[in-house]
Amino acid sequence: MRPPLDRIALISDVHGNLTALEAVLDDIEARGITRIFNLGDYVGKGPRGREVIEVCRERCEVNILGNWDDFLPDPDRTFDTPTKAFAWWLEQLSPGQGAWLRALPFSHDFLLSGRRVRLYHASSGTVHHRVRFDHDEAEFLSMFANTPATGDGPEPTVVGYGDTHDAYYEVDRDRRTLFNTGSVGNSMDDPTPVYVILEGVYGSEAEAPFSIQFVRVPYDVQAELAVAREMGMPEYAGYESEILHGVYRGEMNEPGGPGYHRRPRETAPAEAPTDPHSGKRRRSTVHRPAKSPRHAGCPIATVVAVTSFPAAARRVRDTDLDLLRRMHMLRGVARFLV
Ligand SMILES: [Mn+2]
Repeated sequence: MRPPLDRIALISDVHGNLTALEAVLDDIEARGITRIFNLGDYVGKGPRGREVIEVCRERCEVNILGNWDDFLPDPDRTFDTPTKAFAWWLEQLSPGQGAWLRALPFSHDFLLSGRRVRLYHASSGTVHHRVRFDHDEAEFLSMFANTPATGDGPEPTVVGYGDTHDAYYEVDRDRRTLFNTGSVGNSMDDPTPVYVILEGVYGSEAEAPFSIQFVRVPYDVQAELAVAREMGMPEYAGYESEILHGVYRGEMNEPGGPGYHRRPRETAPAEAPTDPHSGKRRRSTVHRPAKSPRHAGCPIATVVAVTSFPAAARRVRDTDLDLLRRMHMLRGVARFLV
């Protein structure tokens, strides 16, 4: 008879959203799962970083470094954004919590049903390099490589990470498996908190059933927003955009409303401005003329998919409808959108 299967819950990118974290932990406990690994980004963006750290230190067997955990408490870094939000998020932490965050391990490896699993926050080399769902093959393979940050040892066959707040799962023909846990506290697709359950035989080199499950946990988002208001958190509108609508605060004021959340990336022109939150160049939208149809060239299913978000639907009506009509396609859909 085969050994019983073990289960491990993977959470990531809680970002100070204690209400979402508590809902997810309740769901994990209700399933009888006792092992929880956290893939990083405890703080910033949301109001209660201190409490999130306290809970995770208590409840998580493994805690891994995220990019916010590295840069926010960095004693050599100063923040001078107009909203003073970074300073506010940092002030929420208790003495010693910043040092605890910065000392977290970069990655964590283990065996599960004969798979070599590696977990880290963002990429194999650094917490500050972002790998989105639309990576190319070289970037995919780089996720499985050993680096100075991961250390030597057998290369993984399964890699799980967070950072993008955008859950997905991908397998190649050599059985390499890459997945993103999505975000508990700041999910950018469906804003409902999401976490992962891994199931298999822990510590075993023998092949056995192995599963990756994504779990969405509804929670009281209005209660979380009320806490942010009561605490006087800066950038409240951005937080509301993210946890209520799943729209990144850097994109909430784009002309015509936020775009499809998974539009393929475009090469950023050299003069593209820097995003104040990610520190990276804006990818695409800032150079697009306000009136240009964003979905030109995309499959029609893409246009239909965004209709569930009212602001996006309005944008489709305003900008893409003429395109649809000109293409003489899906007249019924066009009528529906109006
Ligand atoms: Mn994050």
